[in-house]
Amino acid sequence: MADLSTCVLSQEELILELFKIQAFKFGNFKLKSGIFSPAYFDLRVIVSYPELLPSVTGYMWKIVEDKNVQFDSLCGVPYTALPLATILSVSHKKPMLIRRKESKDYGTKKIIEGHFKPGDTCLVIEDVVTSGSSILETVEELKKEGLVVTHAVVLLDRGQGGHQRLKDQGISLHHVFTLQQVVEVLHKYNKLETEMVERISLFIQKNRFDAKEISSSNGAGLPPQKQPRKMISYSERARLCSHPVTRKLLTLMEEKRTNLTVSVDLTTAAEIISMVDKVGPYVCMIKTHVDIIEDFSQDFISKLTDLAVKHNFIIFEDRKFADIGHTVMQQYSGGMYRIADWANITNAHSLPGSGVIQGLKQIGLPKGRGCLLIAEMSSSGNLCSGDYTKETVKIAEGNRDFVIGFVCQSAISDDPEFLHITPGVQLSSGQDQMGQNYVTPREVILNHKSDIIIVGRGIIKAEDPVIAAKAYMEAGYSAYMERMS
Ligand code: S5P
Repeated sequence: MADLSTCVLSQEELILELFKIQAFKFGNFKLKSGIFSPAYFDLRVIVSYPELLPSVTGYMWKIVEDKNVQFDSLCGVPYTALPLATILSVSHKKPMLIRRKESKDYGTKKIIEGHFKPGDTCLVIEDVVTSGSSILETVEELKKEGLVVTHAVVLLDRGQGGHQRLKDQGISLHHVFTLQQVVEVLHKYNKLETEMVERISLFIQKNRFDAKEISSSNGAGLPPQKQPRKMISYSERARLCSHPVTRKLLTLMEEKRTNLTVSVDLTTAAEIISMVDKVGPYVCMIKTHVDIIEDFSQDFISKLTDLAVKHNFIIFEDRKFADIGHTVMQQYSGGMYRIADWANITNAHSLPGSGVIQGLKQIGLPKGRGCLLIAEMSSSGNLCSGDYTKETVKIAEGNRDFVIGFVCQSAISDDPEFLHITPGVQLSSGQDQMGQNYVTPREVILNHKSDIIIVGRGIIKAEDPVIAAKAYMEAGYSAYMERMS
């Protein structure tokens, strides 16, 4: 039999094992408080893995010893912490108390079961702490019986303010891991991508609970500061936005002083790579249509992603997904293009309804990707207008964790989190032979209050694409400066 009083795994091994059994999950989860979180911990599953339990309780006990916590009995917060408290009690010969969730309506009607005397000290055991509410509920019941509670031990502190809240109530919280430590270890062993790590760090910062907030709003998270989008500078918006791709994009736009995206609609890998290297210094984003490339290969992708690092731009694959969720999941993750593996941003039509986003999100969210919804189009006679556009905005609002804005022609939302990206741009307005309509960078940024211009043939078919890129960059950015002033 394993010795229940020792840790058989190292802390890092334990984190990796807990990840393996899906006690730590990453994606998008609705918490008890109603807010969405990129990380979720379901430690209830650990009872199915008896080989892990001694390590979990071993580290909890180690903290108790290291901190020299003295107590007469221990009590687990129901229900997940009950087996943990039981193991600690048996292996360290400390009496245990059980807190009932509801009192019996027969017999003794006791809430706290077990033998104790008023004035006895009790150590509270918990699996995960977010705001500290569950621990405080148990503490309250113990105190009603005359028990004294000054310490609690938890396997994982999400680092969202529970520690401080408990401290305010006279309880020292000791943890084995913080969410940040778990994330760092998983990142170190390539279980989590950098973008997800950034996303979680931001989530922790933005969703700290404090005592005032809990009493006034039942624990709901802090809403991001809202100001009208068109009035705020790119760098200020970067600070307000929660999506890592939006933040990175807005930050580099201000740094590079550009709101230009070049649509590199060329058909061979060599032509595209050569063009991207030339225009890279002047763009915030490069837009691709990978399905028009004759000689697509993973080598092309590695060259493109290297250039994205060299010139500091975002990659946007203009795939325009428009199918049911199940199909787009496969189109986005698989096939020969494996778009989700390399494109920071892709886009989708809202035509199929929110299912298209649900499908893309399942693939893109764990990878920290973002999606634009096509709310309006630049082509003559298109059907994306009126109610269609309004419903598209609603779909985006319901999927803020993944939808980062719109491909559109006008200001359709005032929300600073939603990027407005506009194609159909040339230095003089007009139309091509197939109904593509062009307006100028100034018109798009200053009058239509868009954030980013997309230029294709105006640059890639210009006599000198570098001179053209500089001209579009200058026109787009000066229109933005004019709007800000
Ligand atoms: O409404 C739209 C949406 C998009 S993404 N109109 C567009 O033209 N686009 C894309 O922008 C289009 O697929 C093309 O890649 C680019 C415009 O290219 P240009 O050569 O006309 O500037």
